[in-house]
Amino acid sequence: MIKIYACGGAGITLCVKMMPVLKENSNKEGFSEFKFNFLDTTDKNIQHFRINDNDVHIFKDNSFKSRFIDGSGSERRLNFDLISNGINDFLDNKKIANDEKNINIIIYSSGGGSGSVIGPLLHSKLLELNKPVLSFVIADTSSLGLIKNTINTLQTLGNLIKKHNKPVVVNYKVNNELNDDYKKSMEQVDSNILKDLNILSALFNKDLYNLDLQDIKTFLDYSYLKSLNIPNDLVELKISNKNIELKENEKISIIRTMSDSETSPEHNVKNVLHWKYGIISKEEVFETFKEKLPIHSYLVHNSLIEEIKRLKYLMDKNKEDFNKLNNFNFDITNEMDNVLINDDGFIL
Ligand SMILES: Nc1nc2c(ncn2[C@@H]2O[C@H](COP(=O)(O)OP(=O)(O)OP(=O)(O)O)[C@@H](O)[C@H]2O)c(=O)[nH]1
Ligand SMILES: [Mg+2]
Repeated sequence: MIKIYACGGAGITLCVKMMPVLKENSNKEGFSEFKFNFLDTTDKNIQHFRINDNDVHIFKDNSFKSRFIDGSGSERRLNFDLISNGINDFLDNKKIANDEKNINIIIYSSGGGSGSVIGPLLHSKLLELNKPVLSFVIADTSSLGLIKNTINTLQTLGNLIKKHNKPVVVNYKVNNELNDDYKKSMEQVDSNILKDLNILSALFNKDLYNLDLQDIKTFLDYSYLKSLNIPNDLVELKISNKNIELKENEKISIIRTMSDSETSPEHNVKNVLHWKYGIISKEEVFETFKEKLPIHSYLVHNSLIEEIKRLKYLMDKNKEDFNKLNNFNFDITNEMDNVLINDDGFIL
């Protein structure tokens, strides 16, 4: 089963939309079942939908002098302690430590103040418990605040590598960069995430011959491959039913499907650190993806480190343009130095 943890406004809005489609596919042979959990610091994003109370976790301040909480207002520091103190209750309540059979997917935006804290905290806890886990991160570069939160969220995820001695796997999308029209671009991100989850649902399911749960665990946490000694990294998980196009020096790991008639993979071995295939016996699965190409999921090493560099450059460039335009000396680079790093490696 795939467990989805929808965190904060973006995660919740998106998952509420996708839930009926993914659940419908769940009933078909060859696809995984999905279970959804919703986590936030406010109930604003869920109150209008019919969601079972058991699947919802709202972080509240239960201390003696309790503070009324209703969101984080894009400030990641505001509710960090509250979320950090409350996350174990959630894990205990869901008996996640005993959960041996599921793949965990956490979905959140990196630009807000709640999901971008809940998501990485949950990712960290699941790594600590040795569970297969990956994050879907929805970034945004349409304001300095969104860029700054995104840089800090990605760097926080990067810090989990050292803490757990494991790679951190992230599927990364940017809200405003696919189309000039912001709303359309966001819709494209939403539909790409749905498509990715559909493909994962076919790849991470129990009916795939030759691909078992340990293969998927090893794919997501390649520190299991002790003899290969691949450096732990902030790896980007890409998902596709098109042929993989790689840049010259890109290194990847792959899991993919093959049909009975295929004999060899189409990729070039010099770029591939590790690959594993499963055989789909159900033609309907291929039909869902309209093409008979292999479906695959692959990890690209180093690409998110490059993305952090790009975001820092974007930040500096925007600051310069802003200052020029306003004849103002607004030094957001210093602002970048003004970050809090706590003992858990969280950059806030
Ligand atoms: N693609 C997509 N992006 C969304 C959606 N809803 C919100 N976002 C993006 O999410 C970012 C804002 O973060 P939210 O997820 O709303 O913030 P939050 O985690 O609820 O945190 P706070 O509201 O600050 O407590 C912006 O970049 C929005 O564009 C959605 O349905 N789809
Ligand atoms: Mg919110």
